[in-house]
Amino acid sequence: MEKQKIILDCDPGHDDAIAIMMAARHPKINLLGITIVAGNQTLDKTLVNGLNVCQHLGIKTPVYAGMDRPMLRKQIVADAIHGETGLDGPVFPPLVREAEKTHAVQYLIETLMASDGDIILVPVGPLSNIGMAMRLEPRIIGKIKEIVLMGGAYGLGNLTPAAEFNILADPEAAHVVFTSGVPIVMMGLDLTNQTVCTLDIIERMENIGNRASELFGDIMRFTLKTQNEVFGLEGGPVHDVTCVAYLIDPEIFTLQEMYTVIDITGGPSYGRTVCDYYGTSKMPTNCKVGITLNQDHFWNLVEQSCSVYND
Ligand SMILES: [Ca+2]
Repeated sequence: MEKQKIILDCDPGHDDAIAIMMAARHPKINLLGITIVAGNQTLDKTLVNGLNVCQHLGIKTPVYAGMDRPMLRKQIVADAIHGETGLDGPVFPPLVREAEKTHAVQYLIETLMASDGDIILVPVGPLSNIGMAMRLEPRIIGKIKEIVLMGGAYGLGNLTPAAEFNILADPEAAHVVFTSGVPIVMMGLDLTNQTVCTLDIIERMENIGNRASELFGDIMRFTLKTQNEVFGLEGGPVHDVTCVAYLIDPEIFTLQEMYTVIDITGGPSYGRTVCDYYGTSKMPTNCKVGITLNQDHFWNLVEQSCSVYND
């Protein structure tokens, strides 16, 4: 089986942690590196969270710290959902695992430039690292096989009526990425909100009884609580996990090609992914937008990914 080479760019984050767990050991994925960005919390916190997850699960993949702020806008964090640490809920032993010395943006550039154009970038946080890498070394653009990202929505936002958190946290970086010409798969809220993890799913994963399933339980029990407080939901979506699931089995998703622009005009729709669902603009499409996924198959993939930690 040919493995997909990927770099996971994340801001852990509860759903980020599960995405790391799934990507690190799935037989269809070769996780080359984990790059960390500020997002759900400040960079010092998202980095510690990423390292904690890797240490706890025995994941040896190198971890790189990246951008500690957006390109232009004032920084925002998602503490209402992810808590003060950015990964409230699980308790980890003292951290000894360290990040690499290289900056994430430099790592992205060096790795992509040395590649055969076969690496997929999987950003599941604000696009600051990817956007900055594209600006610093534009030649990487032709080297990226595809970008499979979590962000945006063709429908409603979650941080403002119009905008989703990852894109709103750095709309200018998102603009760089969406205008780059690299093939994009966009898993927006319309799709990711179909991954609502309820208590029965948490119990199903916990029944696997290994360190990955235990971590899943600790993470999702906290998420359930905040999603209920903030959005009144009975479960918590695992937004970022959809990107990894797509790489493992794209057949369980339906996508629609659309022309998508990022609103960087600073008005009430600032940070919106304006998706041309009906093709009214007649502009050439620049991304495939996630529409539906088969939920049963999705949770089977998560269960399968937890189970590989049975050793
Ligand atoms: Ca994230």
